[in-house]
Amino acid sequence: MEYKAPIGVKIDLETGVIPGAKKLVRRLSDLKGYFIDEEAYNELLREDPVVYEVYAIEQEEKDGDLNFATTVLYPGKVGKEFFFTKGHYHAKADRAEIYYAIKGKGGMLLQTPEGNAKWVPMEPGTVVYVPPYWAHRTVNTGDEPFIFLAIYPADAGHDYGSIKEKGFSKLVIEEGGEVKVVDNPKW
Ligand code: S6P
Ligand code: ZN
Repeated sequence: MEYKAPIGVKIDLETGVIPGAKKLVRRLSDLKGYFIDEEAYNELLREDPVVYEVYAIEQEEKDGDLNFATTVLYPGKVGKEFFFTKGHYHAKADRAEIYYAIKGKGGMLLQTPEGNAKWVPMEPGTVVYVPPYWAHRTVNTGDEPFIFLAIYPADAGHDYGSIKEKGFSKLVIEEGGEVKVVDNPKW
């Protein structure tokens, strides 16, 4: 039997960087069609800011193994809508996931395939359990980077298709200086 080597790495709790991890950058231009206010989107696209970065340590897609990744989700808004991650179901839809909030302020929008949405606020120390079958998207509702760790089955995969097409049934917006979770008029 060949055993894999254990890994111990220290996450930089200020920046979210995991040494040796694979880095992925998502700019606003990678999120075309995701935000409700197209005019505000096109306006901000001139700057094309980085919306989030992911630092992932991933294994082969095998049953029983685990991946982990930090996400650094920058503060910002497109119109009234706070910056968010694309959001996905797992390709193996019954795979669950755990998130642990490290820095900043935000939350997770989860949704069943029937469109039943739930908002879970997150601050440093919050653990979120993403049950099997729920789509999940994180949202930065603060004014500094929102950083969290995700731990997920190595064979979970990502299914971005239906969220890209339809989005979530709820939007997370700022109105009158408050964070509000409202119905998505395009849903
Ligand atoms: C993976 C996990 C996270 C996200 C990351 C970016 O299962 O949920 O590492 O991949 O937060 O979000 P997204 O929706 O663009 O993959
Ligand atoms: Zn996931």
